[in-house]
Amino acid sequence: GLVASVFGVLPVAAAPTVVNSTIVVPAGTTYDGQGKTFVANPSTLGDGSQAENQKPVFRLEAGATLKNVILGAPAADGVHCYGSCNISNVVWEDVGEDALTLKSSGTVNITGGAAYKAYDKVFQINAAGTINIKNFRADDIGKLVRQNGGTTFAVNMTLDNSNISNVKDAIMRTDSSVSQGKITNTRYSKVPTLFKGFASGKTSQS
Ligand code: ADA
Ligand code: CA
Ligand code: CA
Ligand code: CA
Repeated sequence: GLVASVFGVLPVAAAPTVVNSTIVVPAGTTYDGQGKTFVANPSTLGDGSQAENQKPVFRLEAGATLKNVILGAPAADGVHCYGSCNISNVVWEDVGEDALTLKSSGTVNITGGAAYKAYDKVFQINAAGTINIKNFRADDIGKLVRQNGGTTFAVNMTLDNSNISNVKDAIMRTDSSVSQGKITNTRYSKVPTLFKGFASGKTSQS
């Protein structure tokens, strides 16, 4: 907005939208946040700590798209995808318990956007499927993609044309011998390991 002052008319940042109950994006539809900032109500959705069972700020049904959204703090359990979803130009300023979870099988396409300050995981994969990340920025994170610990289904992970820095653990991690990871055209700084837990021949980097 604009506000008058002794300096003239100045722009002021809009206050964030406080989300009291999860915003559901119906199957096949698009939610355009128009660049606004959304934060969780910590008493209804979660405080963005490492406590499990927090609620998402957005729940995407199969084939839904989320775009032009800034998630501020607290971000609770971020975004949940029930099947395939498209995430375009979404920025997590301070990832909560995690940033996004694939809750049922599908393909997650993440294009543009960024994730910062993830104590542990950014993208949590709890069902078989594919996650494609491109044109993304991540800094100060534990892991970028984590297939749920101990699961043996197949997840295909790709990362392209991105910039990843200050990682504590790995960019991609799985416990499944059939999952695959591929990193292309990406710069990294202070990343101890690109891939962790993959079977031999299941990763590539160029
Ligand atoms: C942990 C937990 C899983 C699941 C996951 C998540 O990995 O062990 O059961 O809750 O977090 O989805 O955040
Ligand atoms: Ca978790
Ligand atoms: Ca955080
Ligand atoms: Ca979680």
